[in-house]
Parts: sequence; structure tokens; C-alpha cells
Amino acid sequence: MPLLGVVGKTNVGKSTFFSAATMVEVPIENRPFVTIDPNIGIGYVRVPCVHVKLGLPQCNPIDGFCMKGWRFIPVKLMDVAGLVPGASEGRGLGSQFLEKVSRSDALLIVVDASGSTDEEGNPVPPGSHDPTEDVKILLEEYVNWMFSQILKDWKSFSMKVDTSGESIEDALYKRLSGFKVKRDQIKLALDELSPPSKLSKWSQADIKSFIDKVVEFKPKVIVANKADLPQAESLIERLKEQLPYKVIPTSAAAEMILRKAAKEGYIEYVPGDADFTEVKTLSPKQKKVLETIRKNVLEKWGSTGVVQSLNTVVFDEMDMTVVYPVHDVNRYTDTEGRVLPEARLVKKGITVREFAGLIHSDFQKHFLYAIDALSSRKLGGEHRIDREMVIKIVSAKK
Ligand SMILES: Nc1nc2c(ncn2[C@@H]2O[C@H](COP(=O)(O)OP(=O)(O)OP(=O)(O)O)[C@@H](O)[C@H]2O)c(=O)[nH]1
Ligand SMILES: [Mg+2]
Repeated sequence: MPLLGVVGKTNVGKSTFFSAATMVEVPIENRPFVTIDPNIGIGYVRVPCVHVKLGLPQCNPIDGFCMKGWRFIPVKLMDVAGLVPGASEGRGLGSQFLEKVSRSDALLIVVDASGSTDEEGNPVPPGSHDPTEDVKILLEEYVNWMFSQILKDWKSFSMKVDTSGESIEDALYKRLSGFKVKRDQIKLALDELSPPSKLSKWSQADIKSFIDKVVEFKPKVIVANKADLPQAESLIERLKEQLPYKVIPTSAAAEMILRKAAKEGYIEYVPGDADFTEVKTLSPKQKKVLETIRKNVLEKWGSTGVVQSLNTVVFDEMDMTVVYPVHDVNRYTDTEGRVLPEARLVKKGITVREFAGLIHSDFQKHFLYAIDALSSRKLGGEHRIDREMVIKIVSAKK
């Protein structure tokens, strides 16, 4: 299950986003440094459930859930302490934060798109701070910190690699594994920069540019939070113009209110939808809050942006797809008769054999072949998964 880090400056709504996405209650306040220890929880991406395409009346998820034809698939979220400038040198909760960032597979960079918090996270009038700067600072701090960590033992590391004859790509992949850097990110960075072929010949500038690239290639989206406030509109335009990353207009506060209202039975709301339906009489005050959300968020941006942020990072940036493993390819069930019990997120391009290993190491070891349940085609172990599939793994042993 991918781990997504909810990161950003302090007091921008990271915990509100986390809480809205996971429904885990955590402290939220309008002041810097409310969160100190990380919060971990389960959020969900949503896809049209394959049970609808297969013409089945329903499915029986054991992980996640299915709602009105939408399958919600779990992802792990981590909400961490906020960052202030100078974090890489230990300011604020500095390196503690950066270490956590490193452990996540992708980043949800939350910014206050209404511009109502200054550089240090203190409240200021909306529109008076440019969130674009906050993204730049965050990434700079991250690069600086990683650079300082790598520099510590660069000399002995590079000499060892050069004398052993190990490939640079392999060596850097191993060296950076603690930072959750993927092999393709390293390869892309090396291809783009073509640094000296011997690591010991790399200058500090070479190392810095390499880390810059690696951080640039780390999957990420910009969660432009507080998009419910009018000042956010022009700042979101600016974020989109200035940054090479996807920007998702978001109101974490609105999503939280909608999910709570749905949980208490006042409205029907499928997370990620563009609207909700009232199902119980609301007090004038509740009606007003919900109408404001409808007008300032849902009608304006098309959704609250919370589920969209998760979907964008997982499917577009991490390039994942969904695989439903089944035992019976005609009934799409597991051994206990549950219909489409599991939906797994996998990176596109993994082989069927590798996928078998994700389910059980025995499946991989004794792998024979797989069956594509939609086409009834037999698939060899080297077949690469590049789109949504329902498959049965056939192995020699049970
Ligand atoms: N208008 C508006 N306010 C929001 C939104 N999301 C969060 N807030 C407010 O922003 C303030 C900070 O929220 P938190 O979720 O505690 O922010 P944080 O980034 O986790 O802060 P730290 O843990 O202190 O770094 C609170 O007053 C929230 O109510 C939103 O979508 N819209
Ligand atoms: Mg917080």
C-alpha cells in the first residue's frame, strides 16, 4: 500500500486534510505547530468499481469499500509537523519533519491557497501571502537536507563504488534506498544530467544537481487548500502558472463537514462527488453551512479536492493501476465466494509474476500462469500489467 506524506508549511490545513481523508480525529487549530508527532491513517482513492462493468449486482470488499458503484481503495496517509524556513538546519521541528517526508512514496504538498498564513504559519489577512513561495521553500529545504545527509559519507562511499566497479545507478539506488527513491527516478536524473562516470569525480555541484533532480522526480501534487475562500482564486492561478506540478483546488474543511454530515445521516455524499443530497431536515444554520459549501466549493471547483488529490498522486504521478485478484474467473470470487474481495494498487509495468509475489511469496515461487478474467486469456509470468485487470494466479502449490 503506498504511503503518502501530507506535508507543507505549518498551519495550512495538513491535519484537516488528513482528518477529512481518513476520518481520524486529530487536533486542529489556527496556530503554528499544532501537530508534533505524525498521525498515520488510511485514506482512499476512488475508481469506478469493476463490478459494474461486469454487470454484477454488488461486490464484497474486505479492504476498502464500494459506494454507489465507486470502489474506494486504501492508501496510507501520514500527517506530519509543519515546516518553517531553515528546517534543514534544524529550525522548528526541522529534520524530524524531513526524515518523515523521506519515508513516504509520494508527497501531498498542502499550501494555504488563500494566502492567510505568513512564512512562519502565523495568521495574516487572506490574500497577503503567496503560497508559491512556500512550495519552493519546502522543496529547497528537502533538497538541502538530503544533500547534507549524502555529503556526510560521500568520500568513502564514492571511492568504494569506484574501486568495486559497481554501476553508479546500482550504488546510488542502494545509497538512497532509505530516502525511498525509486530506481527509475535515479535513472532519469542520471540520464538528464550526465555527470562524470566516476562518483569520486563528482563535484559538490554535481551531487546537488543530482539531488535536485531526484526530488523533482519524486511523485507529488500541490493541494491548494482553503480554496473555499475568495482570495484563493487568483493565487491558485498563480500556483498553476509558476509550478511544474499539478495543482488541485481543495477545501479540506468542506470535505470534513460533508463527511460528518453524511455520517450523521443528514446528507448523502459520496466522497469525491460534485454534489450531495439532503436526506433529513436540516436546521437553518446547518443548511446555510452546506449551501455555502455547495456554492463556494462544489459548484466552483467541481469537488472538495480531497479525493482528487489522492487520485491524482496515485494514478497520474505514481502511475499506478488497479488489479482485482480472484480465485474463480467465472464468478469473480475468492475461495470463500466473496465477489471481487480485493482491489490492489500496483505500479504499471510490473509483471504478472511480480504481482503474484505481492499476494503471497508462494504464488511467485510456484507460479505457473495467470488468467485474465475479462478476456479468459492465459498470461505468462513476464506479461506486464499496464491497465486495470481482474486476474487469477495459478500456481503449482496451494
Ligand atoms: N477556510 C478554510 N480553513 C481551513 C481549511 N483547512 C484547514 N483550515 C483551517 O486552518 C487552520 C489550520 O489547520 P490544521 O489542519 O491544524 O493545519 P496544519 O497544517 O496541520 O497545522 P500544524 O500541524 O500546526 O502545522 C485551522 O484553523 C483550520 O480550521 C479549509 O479548507 N478552508
Ligand atoms: Mg497539523
